[in-house]
Amino acid sequence: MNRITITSLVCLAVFISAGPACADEPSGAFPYTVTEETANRPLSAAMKRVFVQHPAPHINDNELYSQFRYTALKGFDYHDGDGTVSRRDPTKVLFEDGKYHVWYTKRDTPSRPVGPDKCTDTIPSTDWDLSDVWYATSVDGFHWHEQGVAVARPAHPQPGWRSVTTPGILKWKGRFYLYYQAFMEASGKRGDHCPVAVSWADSPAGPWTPENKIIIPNGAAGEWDQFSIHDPCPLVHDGKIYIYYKAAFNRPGNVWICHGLAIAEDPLGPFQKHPLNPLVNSGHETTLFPFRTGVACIALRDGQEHFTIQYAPDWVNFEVAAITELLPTAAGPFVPDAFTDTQYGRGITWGLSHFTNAATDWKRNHTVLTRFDCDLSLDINDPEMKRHQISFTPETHYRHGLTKNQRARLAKATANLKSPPSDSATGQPPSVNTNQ
Ligand code: AAL
Repeated sequence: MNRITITSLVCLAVFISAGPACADEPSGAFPYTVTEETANRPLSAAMKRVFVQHPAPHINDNELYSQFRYTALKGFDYHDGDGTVSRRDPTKVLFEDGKYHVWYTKRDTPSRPVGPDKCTDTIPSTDWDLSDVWYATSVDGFHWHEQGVAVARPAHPQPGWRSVTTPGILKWKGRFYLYYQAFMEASGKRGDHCPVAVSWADSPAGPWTPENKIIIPNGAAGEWDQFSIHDPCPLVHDGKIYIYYKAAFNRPGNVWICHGLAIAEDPLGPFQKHPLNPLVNSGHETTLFPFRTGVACIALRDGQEHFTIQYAPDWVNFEVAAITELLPTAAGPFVPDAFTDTQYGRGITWGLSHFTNAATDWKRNHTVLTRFDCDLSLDINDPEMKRHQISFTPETHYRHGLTKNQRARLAKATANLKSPPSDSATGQPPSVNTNQ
């Protein structure tokens, strides 16, 4: 075969696999300047992903990519951080009557949490045991004024008698609904077992009327959410109430933490769980907000797709839209269009989240609320939120140093090099247990 024939065959093969755009790239090399046309040339899998999977080829143009900035809140007292007062798991922030409102879990107990074996009727098991739902208001989003309890633990045996925690707020037809985890045993006793209950009010300031019943029940025995319905996160879509929630499953094996969805036409139910649940395969708490025609989700820790921001154009099928870092934990964003049944969600720029490691030692274990800011909004363009050169100090890295077991494994590996174990004679690599 002569050279011209070979070249023609190669060109034909490339043309067939890549399409006609190949003919527009005579040099064949990836261009220095990326244009819309670049997407049409032959691409490696990695480059195809940036053009096809991500919302924009460059990270700076990706509306679902952001970094996060944090500001300490003013106005909350934590009893000198001695572990007796904790605030955590805030709802979305609402703007009503000229000010911001937020609801959250508050624990105010005689002692810090002591675990499931030592807890009593007054001494908490975990940080969210023996808690109530409290609320606070703010005129600027930085200074907060705690207003008091919104939903208190009901009397035994009502759902939530042991603890009411991790609320999610809904505004529906002029009325307000708080959904929350309703514990009927100390968390940690068998796991973190609870269903979801609800209270409603005609004003954000209350008074709140508890329905005193389970509103999103646990799944049947053997189903993924049989033990826990956590982090209820309500939104309004398609004229209905969409509550995303989290459940942990697969114990005693590797624990999975995923998000599901329950839909209702009335805030008091009945809620139908989506047949494709779980819908999000990662993320420890639920933070979702309408975005364009679909819904976006911040998937924090846990799972294959942790530290990502995901998007479901149909509110059900989520794909990774961005990978980021320093994500807010248990975030409750300010979502102006959360309950407007928007046809085109605008995104978020700030909210409240929490830090569970506010105390430096376990004896003072408690959680504090914080403010986060970001640019996950179609309405602002803040290049400072798109920078991804976060640098952690050497001290931060060294705080994640090797454990005792890991050091022992490494010492053993070096010892094996000096005097190889007898099985090395077989030609097999010495067996080192990497699971230590
Ligand atoms: C949180 C949430 C739920 C869990 C516990 C309190 O971060 O996921 O609320 O039950 O931890």
